[in-house]
Amino acid sequence: MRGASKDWSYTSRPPRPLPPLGEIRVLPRQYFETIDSTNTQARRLLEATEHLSGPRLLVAQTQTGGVGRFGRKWCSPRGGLWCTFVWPVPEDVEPQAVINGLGLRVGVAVWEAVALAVQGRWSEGAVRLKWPNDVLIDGRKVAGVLTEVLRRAGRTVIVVGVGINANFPASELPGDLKSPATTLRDELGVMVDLGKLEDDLVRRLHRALSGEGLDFITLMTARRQLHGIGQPTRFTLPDGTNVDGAIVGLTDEGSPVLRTERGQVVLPSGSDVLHAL
Ligand code: BT5
Repeated sequence: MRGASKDWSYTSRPPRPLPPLGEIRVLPRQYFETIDSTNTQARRLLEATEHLSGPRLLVAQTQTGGVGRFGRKWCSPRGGLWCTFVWPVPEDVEPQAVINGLGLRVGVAVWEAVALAVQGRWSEGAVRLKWPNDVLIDGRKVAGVLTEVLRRAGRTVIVVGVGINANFPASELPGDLKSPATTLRDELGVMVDLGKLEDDLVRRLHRALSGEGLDFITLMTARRQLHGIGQPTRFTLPDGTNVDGAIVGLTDEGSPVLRTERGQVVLPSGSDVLHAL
């Protein structure tokens, strides 16, 4: 399936290989005990820095003003992995090529890090990717992503905030969340190695951000792991109107295809999943 308005689609290239761990370990990282939001800190960093030479990672033990998509709140108790990967697009790379398919590349990167953390306890099939980039274990949200594309002194900087509920009980989260939540600790019955989780995630985010468009393995992984196939769901379009339908697949550009009463519809980017019906 191809979206009519797009002039790009997936390529048959395999994804780039994962960068070696050594390369990831030397990447500059900044740690905060408490901060409002690592994504907000990334904006402050970009305002204060004339020229950010390369990628860097901001990590907080706890956030007092964690943000989700569309300005929603993200609860960030101690024990979670709350981080933002700041990625200045290299000058010799066309920013749009990096942006095409980015949401799904990042979603699959986070899915992989979570699936790796729970392997042995949960099969790959129980860890799902909820479009565009939430990760669920057995139907409960364990990770979310907030990606922002910023312009700074003529350069494009991609800011990817990832929250993974790791070493705390889900009972520490408010009871009125949009959808049920879980944590790695609850799923595994033991604490995870946060340092390893961070390295695994950063390696995969590095690969996702240095990619261009969607490669076929990423697209296939997303299609295979997609949550909610065939389930009646209400979606919100970027103009605020709602549409009811069931996801039947993903286009080659990574957009969900819905089956609705009026036929098949491709969800435009900027849409959101409201709730299951
Ligand atoms: C997201 O938004 O899922 C994006 C979350 C990104 C968080 C990271 S943490 C590091 C970086 N710094 C930040 O400030 N943000 C990023 P969205 O799909 O809009 O989901 C938000 C909704 O999820 C909320 O409205 C709640 O209902 C629910 N929620 C809030 N905190 C949660 C948590 N810890 N676990 C599961 N669900 C949560």
